Amino acid sequence: MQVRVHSQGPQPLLLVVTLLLLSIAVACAGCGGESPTGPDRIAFTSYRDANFEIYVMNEDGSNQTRLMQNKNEEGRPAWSPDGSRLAFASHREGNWDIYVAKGDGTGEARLTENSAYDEFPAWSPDGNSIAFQSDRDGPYQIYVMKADGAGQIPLTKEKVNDRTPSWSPDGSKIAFSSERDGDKEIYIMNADGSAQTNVSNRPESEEWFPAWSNDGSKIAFTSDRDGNWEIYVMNADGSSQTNLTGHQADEGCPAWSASGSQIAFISDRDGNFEIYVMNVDGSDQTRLTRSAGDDVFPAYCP
Ligand SMILES: [Ca+2]
Ligand SMILES: [Ca+2]
Ligand SMILES: [Ca+2]
Ligand SMILES: [Ca+2]
Repeated sequence: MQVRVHSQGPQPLLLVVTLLLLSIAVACAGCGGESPTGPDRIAFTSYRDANFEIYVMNEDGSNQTRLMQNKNEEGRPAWSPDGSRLAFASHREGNWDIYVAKGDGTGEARLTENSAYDEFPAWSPDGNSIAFQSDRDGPYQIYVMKADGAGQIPLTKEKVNDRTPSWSPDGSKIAFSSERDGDKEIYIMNADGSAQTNVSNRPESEEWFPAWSNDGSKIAFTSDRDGNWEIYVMNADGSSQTNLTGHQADEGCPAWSASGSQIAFISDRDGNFEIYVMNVDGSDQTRLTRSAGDDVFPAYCP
């Protein structure tokens, strides 16, 4: 399955990411590989083997290791807050479901058993719950379940897509993207689903993939407001929205480093999607992966 589309403008990344969301699964956070814990690891999804698989690498890009050896498509890893487990989505049962495994990829357990697409796991900071997106009741909505898969309930109930949840570090709120206003915006709600509020407020452009900073003060996200996809950062109340990447290629999937001093992201500036890292002010944008397949959805081990 090839998801790359070569053209200018905001559509390629949107299409790639949409297809990835439809045909992989998502999340971003953790450790794994030979060293199951430690803040120096990045999990990601790679198509380098012509099949979406979860890889883990050191934060400097060294030691890129495939986590699971099977023919199924897996993607969007999300590390548990203690770095001991990875939630991810797999298509092994013919549709996307959320699974969890140890940080080294062993001990897999299935958390959702629903014929719909269940994707994009996001751990609560206490490790007790996992938010995710599912289209089991129609358009994608945000759901939450216990970390063992029990008690799956919807937090949003819109007639259009709500996707890509990200939990605030204090556990009280969840950021997500919603299309309820006719275009994508970053919304914030209380963790029980109450008080859903548009914080990005940019009706002329698409905003999604929120990623809450470790100290809770900022949210990184992706927007096409400047003519192509870029990584932006804003205060958690939506103020001071700033373009960090400023590159004519498409950038997406922001993920804060464990220290909070860097943001990993994806860009196709070198021909296909690779994972890059930059300082939180956008300086020193550095490439970490070099594969012929798309490398996407970086997630730092907490
Ligand atoms: Ca499913
Ligand atoms: Ca918008
Ligand atoms: Ca760009
Ligand atoms: Ca690549």
